[in-house]
Amino acid sequence: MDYYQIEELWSAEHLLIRDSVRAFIKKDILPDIDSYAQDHQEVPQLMKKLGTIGALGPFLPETYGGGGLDQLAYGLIMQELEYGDSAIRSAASVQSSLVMFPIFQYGSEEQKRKYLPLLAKGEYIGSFGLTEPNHGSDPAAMDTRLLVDGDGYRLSGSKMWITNAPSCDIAVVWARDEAHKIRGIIVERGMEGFSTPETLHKWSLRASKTGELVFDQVYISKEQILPAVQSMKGPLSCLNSARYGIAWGAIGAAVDCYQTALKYAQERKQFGKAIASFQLQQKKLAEMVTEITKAQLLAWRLAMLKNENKATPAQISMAKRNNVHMALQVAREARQVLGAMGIVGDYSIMRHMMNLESVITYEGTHDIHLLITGQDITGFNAFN
Ligand code: TGC
Ligand code: FAD
Repeated sequence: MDYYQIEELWSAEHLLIRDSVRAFIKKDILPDIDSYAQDHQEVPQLMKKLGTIGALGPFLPETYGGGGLDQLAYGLIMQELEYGDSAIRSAASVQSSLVMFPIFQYGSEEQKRKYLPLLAKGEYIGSFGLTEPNHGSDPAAMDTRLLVDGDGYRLSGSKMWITNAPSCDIAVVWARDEAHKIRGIIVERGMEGFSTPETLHKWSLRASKTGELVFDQVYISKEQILPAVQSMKGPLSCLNSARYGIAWGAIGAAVDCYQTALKYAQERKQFGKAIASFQLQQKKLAEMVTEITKAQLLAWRLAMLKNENKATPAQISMAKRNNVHMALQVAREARQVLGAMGIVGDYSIMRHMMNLESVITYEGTHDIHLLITGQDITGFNAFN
């Protein structure tokens, strides 16, 4: 799906990365992803598989197990993973942008050496705890507390809707301390008072586990605190990286829906003709290809700005918001092109559509990203 010859802007290495991730998805994910989603099960050993193909921390230095790649490469990896399923991209983006990135950016040398190589190989699964039962769009109002206790601290509170919580080995958690500063804490599974109940009965992201992080007076030593961050800039800077990846990932889901609908419309006959020959179906397909192309250009330009360290959080918000909304619209239209066949698991569209209902909410809702753009262009804060 390269209507505007955007691939001419990529290097041979970028094309190779894109093709190798696509090959992994076709061989290792697509054959069984519908069963895993239907059964609400994760792909077995997914994180280790993602580590093997270099999809974890690709933009981090090789010294710590990263790939030493640029932001375009990261975007393309996310695009190809979400061509398979949003749950696969979610696993990689949480691990890379929300767990490895804060440890790399704000961690001590000891923390980086201890955790990053294991996370890069997928031997450790990480999760990121910001959202709470009573504070989603407004995480700065969080109730989770880190209070001094002897030489260390006690962590109490809970986080909700956390990707990979039930299977995580470590969690990067954000809490307020006695000085009202926001602190980042690396919590390890097995610490007394730390539990991770699963959230059941989801209709979306069914091949991904979601859950809570519950802290009942968990003892935290000073070595578990990220030393180089003490404000909301910490968690919000991680979101910039993850939202950027989602802006690319959503394109992958949209491309799969579009290509599935195009093929079906060319093959399916009604009234003695291929349904692709009817103007109403052509309108749907032509609009899909137009919107995907616009999203690709937005993502490509954002990658270039990110490579130059010039992308602003508001530019990232615009791309996340636009591209996820685009993908959801494409999925809804593509589902209609398939008629009744669009609702069964033999085709990927309904699965993508249900996944995208989460993607449009997490990492900042569609509304919140609009308000970020509104604030950026007018100078007025309309959040509160
Ligand atoms: P505000 O007062 O505007 O700012 C506080 C401080 O933070 C700075 N800042 C940022 N820094 C870096 N990147 C950003 N994107 C930043 N946005 C703000 C800001 O400059 C300020 O710094 P300073 O030095 O002046 O203190 O912040 P606020 O509390 O009013 O919040 C603004 C708002 C609403 C935009 C923010 O809270 C927000 O983005 N809310 C949405 C919450 C969200 O996105 N949660 C995501 C949870 S993680 C998740 O969903 C993972 S899903 C993963 C998956 O499975 O793929
Ligand atoms: P709320 O904030 O309660 O919002 C409800 C509605 O009100 C939304 O439509 C919102 O747009 C609107 N709204 C809120 N404030 C305003 C306002 N000021 N003006 C206008 N409208 C407003 N979080 C993590 O920390 N880590 C994770 O790994 C993670 N994974 C997730 C995985 C899944 C599958 C899902 C669904 C969520 C995940 N989240 C995670 C949580 C996600 O980030 C939050 O759901 C999201 O930030 C929105 O918070 P909320 O659900 O509490 O909605």
